[in-house]
Amino acid sequence: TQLHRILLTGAAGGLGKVLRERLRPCARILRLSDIAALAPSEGAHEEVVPCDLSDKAAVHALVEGCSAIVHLGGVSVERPFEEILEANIKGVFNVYEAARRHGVKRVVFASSNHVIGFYKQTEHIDAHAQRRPDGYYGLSKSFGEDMAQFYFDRWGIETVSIRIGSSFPEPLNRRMMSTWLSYRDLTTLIEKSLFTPGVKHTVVYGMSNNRDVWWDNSAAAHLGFVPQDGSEVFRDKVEAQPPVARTDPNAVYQGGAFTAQGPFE
Ligand code: NAI
Ligand code: 15L
Repeated sequence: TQLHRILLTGAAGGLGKVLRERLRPCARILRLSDIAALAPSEGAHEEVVPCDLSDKAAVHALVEGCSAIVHLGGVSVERPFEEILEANIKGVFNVYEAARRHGVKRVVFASSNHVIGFYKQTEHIDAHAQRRPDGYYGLSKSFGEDMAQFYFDRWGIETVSIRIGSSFPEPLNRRMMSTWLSYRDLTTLIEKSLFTPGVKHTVVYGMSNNRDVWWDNSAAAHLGFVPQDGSEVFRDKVEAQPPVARTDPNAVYQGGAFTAQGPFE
């Protein structure tokens, strides 16, 4: 199956650039948007529409005519609250309100492990665990998940919130041996999130088939997501790095160093 037009926000970012190529088969047209510069359209299958997600009118124009939204845009690291407020909190509100107004029925929301970042690495949790955001960034993703639930309950717009672990070409440190999500598995998970019927609001952890994981995806079994990659092939390289103290946040908390950011004053 193929959708008519998918909106990809955050298309100039690290994951956006990857998905610009990999989501091509999912829609006749990919509408690519970001506040940062984007490579020009490569043909009729791509539309490039610059937009600041905090600009309500611009987001409404952006969403019009789209069949589904893959929402990656926003601040992707811990930052002062005011920055997060504009890009992530107002941004996700504008996206859902535009989806409602323009009849978009499916959103894939790039949530983050930082909504549960204050759990210890010794704890195992599923999608129903109480959220424990590890900063303003994690709070904004937690708000985004609540927004998704509300827009389903009130308006029937379905969302898969993917709590992405660490999606990079390879795991960069010991913590990411547990949190790593390959680009191939990310792509598969987004495809499942777009095309599985009846997802309501599903929360799923975005991780590959890593050896030592902290997250249980049984509550999202209906997505049928079976990761193909795993971090084990990088173990020797990662373990050649200098050891991390047992008390280092990167070794204690699921959210790693994000738990120790700030204050910003
Ligand atoms: P990124 O920072 O490379 O990309 C985010 C994009 O959003 C950037 O291109 C940026 O210009 C854009 N953006 C920021 N503020 C905006 C605004 N006001 N209006 C429009 N666009 C704006 O981040 P990355 O790694 O590509 O992540 C994509 C999404 O996935 C983000 O929402 C991030 O929070 C989430 N995520 C990523 C993880 C990862 O491991 N890469 C882990 C967990 C979540
Ligand atoms: C995130 O949410 C960030 O967007 C990404 O840059 C990584 O830091 C990732 O989490 C992580 O926890 O490794």
